[in-house]
Amino acid sequence: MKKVQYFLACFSIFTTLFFILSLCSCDPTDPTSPDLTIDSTSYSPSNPNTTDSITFTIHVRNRGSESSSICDLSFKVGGESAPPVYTIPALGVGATYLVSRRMLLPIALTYLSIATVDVADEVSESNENNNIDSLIFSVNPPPRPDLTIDTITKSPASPTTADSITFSIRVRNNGPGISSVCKLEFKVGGESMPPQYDIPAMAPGATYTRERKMLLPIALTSR
Ligand SMILES: [Ca+2]
Ligand SMILES: [Ca+2]
Repeated sequence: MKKVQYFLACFSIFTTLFFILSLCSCDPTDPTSPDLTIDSTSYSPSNPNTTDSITFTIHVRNRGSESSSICDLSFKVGGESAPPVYTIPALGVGATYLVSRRMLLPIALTYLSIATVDVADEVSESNENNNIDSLIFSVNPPPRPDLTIDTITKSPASPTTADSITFSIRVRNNGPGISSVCKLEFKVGGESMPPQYDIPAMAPGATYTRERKMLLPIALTSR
């Protein structure tokens, strides 16, 4: 009889231990699930301004141990109330997928972008807490031109009232931005309607020289 009681006691201890061990080995996060993550969010150009078309690239990866099914990724920039949604295809174990978005941000500001993969939680994952990536970046005002009159020269150097005098006016863009088409006025003496000349768009550092030929029949020192 004692043997039976001993056997029953051992059996009870064994089944209790087995039950406890079973509970311990039950992983609430299924290790055989997909795990969608965002490796990084990048943008180009690296120092965008308000006239640049900015390309954002979001790198999605399945870091889980099972393939993920099709799902959606949202990418919000700034205060967008309805950010665009992109389809992420089924991804095998370790597979990656790139999402690109091009946009112009015409207001110079510091922006926050937020990319969220499996935004509608359609995929059951081993880790649901690594699906968001945020990025802070600045958009600057565009670089401005700086037009200057570089030099004004005349030929001949010491003209008389009989000479046709050629004035050369050299314009330079000293700024970091491209200048648009504009006008140059060149007034000599008391002219009430001095001529104006077209100046083309100029790249940073570019120069443009305009000539004016004229006769000054009165001997004077002109200002
Ligand atoms: Ca995840
Ligand atoms: Ca999910």
